Order: sequence, then structure tokens, then C-alpha cells
Amino acid sequence: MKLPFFGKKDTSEQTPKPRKKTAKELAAESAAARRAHALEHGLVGHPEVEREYRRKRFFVVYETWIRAGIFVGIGLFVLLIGGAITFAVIRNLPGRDDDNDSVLNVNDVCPGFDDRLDEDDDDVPNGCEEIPPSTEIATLETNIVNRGQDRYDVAIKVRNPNQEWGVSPLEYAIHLTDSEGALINSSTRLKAYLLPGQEKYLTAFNILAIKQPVAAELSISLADWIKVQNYVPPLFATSTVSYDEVEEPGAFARLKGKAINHTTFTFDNIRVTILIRDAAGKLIGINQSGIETLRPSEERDFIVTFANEIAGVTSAGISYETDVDVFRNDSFVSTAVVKGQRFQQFTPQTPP
Ligand SMILES: [Ca+2]
Ligand SMILES: [Ca+2]
Ligand SMILES: [Ca+2]
Repeated sequence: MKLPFFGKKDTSEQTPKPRKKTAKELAAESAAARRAHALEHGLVGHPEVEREYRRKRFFVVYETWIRAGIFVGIGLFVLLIGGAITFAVIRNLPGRDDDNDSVLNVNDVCPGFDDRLDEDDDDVPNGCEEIPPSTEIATLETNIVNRGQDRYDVAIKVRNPNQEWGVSPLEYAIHLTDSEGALINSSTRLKAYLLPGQEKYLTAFNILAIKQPVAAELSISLADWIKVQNYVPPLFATSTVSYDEVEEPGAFARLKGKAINHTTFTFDNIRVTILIRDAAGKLIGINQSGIETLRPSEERDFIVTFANEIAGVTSAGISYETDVDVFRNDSFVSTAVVKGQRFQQFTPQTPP
């Protein structure tokens, strides 16, 4: 038993005085207590529980609006489908032909236009035919070559502005005018073609002009635009074999050239335009030749005669433009061509 002790205080068993808590610690304690209390009583407190609670609360508060929105949405959708079906049914009622082209609506390829008109025979009626982005055939260069005895040859360089459209046929005439712009004479109506994106010379030969012409104008009377897909320009390599001045009546020089077909098609009616320039780049001679039935990789000679004197011809001054109207089915040989089928629908053959 411990006896009461008087005098000096015995501090051996005394517990230390608790440290005073900081405001921060007190706040944390209080928050923890609140959270524990909330969890214990099913009240929100945990962040995920709280989010779920807010989400549910949103749907409860806005329930009416949400229902209304869903109803309106479904209503509009049903109306749209119903309208489309009704329109299709009414339009295709037996016997209806809204554009009076004798093709019933149900079979009408080109509503609003006459389905029977199909000038280029590609099963797309004229009214629904696609139109090229531009039909402007630009003139890049005009050359008039005097061949003597009041006769002139003309070569006008033009450009097809469309990479996916060609022209076939292209019908044109060339008019020679004097220094006052007055017409001296015109060529006959000539026929050519323009390949997609092509720059080429349109020519006219032997136009009579009793006055010195100073300008030549191109007038295009027909340009039938045709669309192509995955177009690859037909490639021919043309070169000079020989150029000789000859002493023959009606002939000044004879040019022999050769062309090689680097395409995978056998072509017919290949056209070669021969252009001779002097050292200054001036066109001094124009001529033209054709090659029939040229198979892939085949090489063929052609010969042209220049009737009138040309001065200053060098081999470097001779150039060629060789092409073929790929839009004409008769340009393709020994290929089974179905009516209406065109170049762009052929599958290129593998060269032998
Ligand atoms: Ca019709
Ligand atoms: Ca029609
Ligand atoms: Ca058509």
C-alpha cells in the first residue's frame, strides 16, 4: 500500500499532458468523422457513390424532358421514313411517267429529261450526262508556214484543260486573216480529237491566200466531250530514219520516220504530225502521216514528202506528235468490242 506522500511531488507514474492538436489536424479529424457518419447512415460521401447519386438525380429531375425528347426523335424518324416510302410509292404508281418520255417513273434513269436521247450511246441520257469542268480549249501557239504559190499550212497548238475528259470528234476550221483582221480564206471543216490533258497541234494544209496572211484563227464547230477513268496516255515513240532533199518533180524533200507502239493495244489509224523548226525555233515545215494496225511493241516506217523548199533543216529541228483517237472503237484492232464500250473500259492486255 502506498502511503500518502507529502512533500516533494512524485512524478514517476504521472502520464504526460496530451499535446494540443493543430487546426489542420482538427479539421481532418472532423472530416473523417463526418465521412464515417455519412457512410454509416447511407448518406453520400464516397466520390464514386456521389457521382452515381448525381447521375441518378439528373434523370429524376429531367425525366419529363428526356421522355419528351425521345418521343419527338422517334416521331421525326417515323415521319421521315414514312414520307420517303409514300413518295416512292406515289412516284412509282403503275403507269406514272412524270417527264413524259414514255419511260415509266419506275424505270426512269434520268427524271426530268428524255431518257430516249443518248447521243453518245453510253446508256446515260443526254440530260444526265456529266459536264466537263471546263470546255475552254486554249490556243497556245499559232504557226503559218508559207509553202509558196499563195498556199499556206497552219499548225495551231491547243490545250485540253481537262485531265479526265477527251474530245472526239473535234471539228474545226482555220481562218487566215490579213493585217486588218479581215478574213482572207478558210480551211475546209477538219476533224480531229483531243486526248485528256493533251497539248497538240491542230493543222490545216494548203490553204489558198492571195494576200499575205498575218494571223490564223481557230474556230471549233463541234467538241464532243467524253469522260475517261484511269486514263493512261497511249505511248508511241517516233523518230527520224532519214531526211533527204530529192530532185523529183513536185517533191523537194522526203522524210522517212518510224513509230513504235509502246501501248498494250493494237491500234489502227495512228496519226503522226511532223513539225520542222529552224535553228531559231520557227516552224518551217508541217506534214502529216497515218499508220494502220500497229501491234504492241511493233515498229513501222512512214514516209512523207515536202513539196516545197524548206531551208535550214537539221535533225534536231524535226519533232513528232503521234497519237490515236482512243475514243473511237475502230481505233482498236482485234479486240472484241461490245457496242457502247470505250477505251476506259478495256482491261489493258499484257504485251506479248
Ligand atoms: Ca419518264
Ligand atoms: Ca426521263
Ligand atoms: Ca449519253
